[in-house]
Amino acid sequence: MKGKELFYMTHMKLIVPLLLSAIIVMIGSCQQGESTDHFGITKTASAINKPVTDNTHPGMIWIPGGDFAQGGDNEQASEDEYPKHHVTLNGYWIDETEVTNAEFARFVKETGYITVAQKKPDWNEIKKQLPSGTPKPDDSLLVASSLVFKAPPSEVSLNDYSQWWQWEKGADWNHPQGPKSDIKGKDDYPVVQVTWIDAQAYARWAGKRLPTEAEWEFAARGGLKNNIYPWGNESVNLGDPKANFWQGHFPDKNILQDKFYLSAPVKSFPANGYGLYDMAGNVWEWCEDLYNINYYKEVKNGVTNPTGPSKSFDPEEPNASKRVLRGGSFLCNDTYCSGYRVARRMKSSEDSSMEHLGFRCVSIK
Ligand SMILES: [Ca+2]
Repeated sequence: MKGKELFYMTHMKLIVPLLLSAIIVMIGSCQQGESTDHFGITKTASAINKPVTDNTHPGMIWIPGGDFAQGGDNEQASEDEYPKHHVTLNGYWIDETEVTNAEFARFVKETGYITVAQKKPDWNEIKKQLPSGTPKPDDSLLVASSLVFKAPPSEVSLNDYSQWWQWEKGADWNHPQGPKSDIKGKDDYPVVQVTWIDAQAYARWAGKRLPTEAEWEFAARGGLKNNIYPWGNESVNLGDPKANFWQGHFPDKNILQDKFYLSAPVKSFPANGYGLYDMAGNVWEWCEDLYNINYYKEVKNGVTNPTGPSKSFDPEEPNASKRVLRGGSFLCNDTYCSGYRVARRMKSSEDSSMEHLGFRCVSIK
């Protein structure tokens, strides 16, 4: 369908909810400026200090350079999160929140930009991403559209995402749930229904760029090490709601412990140790890098300022050029994608837009 693949969640097996037994215990002694809490999480000095901001970078936070171990931290990690490997990064500025509707509206107003979802799909471009011989969809489907979440009335197989994603004519960033929806009163919600191509255009206009996958994960870890989530290792399902995700039975029943069925205004949940909001849940965030399932194997011996693989490769759709997505969304839970884990990798083709897909930007200037 239009090269806008329905967001393959490649590892759909049911995962046992995270228990204390899964907590990774920090091995080794702390260095100066670090402390260890009762979950075995090591806090660095940078995570304890208040966020570094300045008035030349409004809405951004300085992430000091450093090094970390990138990759999976618990048994929920999938194949592409291994091997865990050493990464060194220079410092960078990163948006403290996902780009909001108000910010994207300003970009559109100043530039007249039209997003991918607002244009009629070009079959000649789409078919390059599909296996040869894929038949052309009916013309009724080749109209400006995007993917909208529609909960099924009852339990469905988690292997069939078409039961909760609908190709909706007229859905776009200004109408996230379809032509009858709008974003009035939602200035501070994250913009969604934007493709990687659209996110690139916004970032250029803003004088920024998308984060690399390594920059995104380092920032999400919030100055902690060996942490499963931005806040540490306490299960996402325990204590006060820590992020906007799906509680209950996905995708048919949401018991709304976190109060939000779909996306939430940015800053609705506590920031991580760097002062960054919604690094878990709310909406998936585009990264700069191409997605390649084997990339971590290529850099297993360590890497400095990585910019991702030179070629995209997803065995499920080998012809599609895919980019990395991070952070999970309001649709994530432990039975499905556990996307709120800091190491969780997701991917989608560059021209995909969905109701739970947004971005934030970085800058090194
Ligand atoms: Ca929620």
